[in-house]
Amino acid sequence: MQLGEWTGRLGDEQLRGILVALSDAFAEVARALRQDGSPGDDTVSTSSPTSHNVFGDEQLAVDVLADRLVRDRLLRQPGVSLVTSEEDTAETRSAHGGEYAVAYDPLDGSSVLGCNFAVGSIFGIWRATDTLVGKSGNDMVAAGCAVYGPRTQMVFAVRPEGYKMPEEAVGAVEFIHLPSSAVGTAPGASSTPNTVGNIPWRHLRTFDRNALTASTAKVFAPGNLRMTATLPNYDALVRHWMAARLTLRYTGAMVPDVYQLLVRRGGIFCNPSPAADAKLRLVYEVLPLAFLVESVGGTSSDGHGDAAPLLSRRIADVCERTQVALGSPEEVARFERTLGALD
Ligand code: AFP
Repeated sequence: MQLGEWTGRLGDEQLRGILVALSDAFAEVARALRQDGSPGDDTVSTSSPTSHNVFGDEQLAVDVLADRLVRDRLLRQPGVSLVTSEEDTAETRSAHGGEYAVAYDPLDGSSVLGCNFAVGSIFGIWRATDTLVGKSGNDMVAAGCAVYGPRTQMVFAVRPEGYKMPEEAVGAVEFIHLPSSAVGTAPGASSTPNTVGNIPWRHLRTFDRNALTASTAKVFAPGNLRMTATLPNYDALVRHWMAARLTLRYTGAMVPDVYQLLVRRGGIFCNPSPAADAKLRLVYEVLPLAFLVESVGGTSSDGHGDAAPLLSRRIADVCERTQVALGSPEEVARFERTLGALD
């Protein structure tokens, strides 16, 4: 089944149009990433940062290109009310006045791109017409990511309430992008392309709502490991995971580091830090991936515990940053017990 067909079952044409537009844009981003990057082609070159974003990160040519590819497609969608991205945080209103606000990180992990590591794109969709300020992660209707590795895949969760889909028990759904030449030749591939955008994304698998519930962690992805030098509790936590014989799998790109938790059906990703030093962006990275992980039975935390779940946290500013832990409930609870809020 193609992505256009699957999203058609949502019974919401605006939302379907947005998800298809995102998939089209991500296919274009994947194509841009496959440039050769040799001298003279600075598309994917890490040695030619063009500018800095509001967070102070260097922007590569491909960061700027990816942002434009996603933004242009979203702003043509009737369902979009506003867009905001990690590369351009202004909440830009669409001329169409749709129901949905989209926040995205067009290219997450650009600092590891030069090493040809896997990278990704992240998105969250809220029902909001004016601003995301005051909304929470629980107000999202869909969120997910694209993973650009040896294969290009897209995985997302849609909150099923109100939708007429037959697969209401589905926690998250994953599609694979096939180059045009492969359509119809891959096992199970349909020869009917996406009717919108004409870019084929074939259904790969679904993750059920309990995929991570009561899961045993197999991998751990401890971000900001430098904090173990000043935070003995983080050092103890990492030693616990090593003693428990979890496998270390951390690349420095949040998308593959979190995506593996779904594929492995268990594990933990964390990036602990006091608020003043936090790196990860609440709106563009953390809430969408927390929504995705929670949709398949995992949990998420910014260290503040049950009293203030991460997905209930109200957005005070689209540029907020936060610490985070995502993954198997048992390990996220251990993170909270051991580290908690660091402020
Ligand atoms: P870049 O997009 O600048 O490479 O940043 C990636 C990221 O925001 C996230 O994907 C990683 O989990 C995190 O930074 C890595 O941070 P550390 O370098 O502190 O591990």
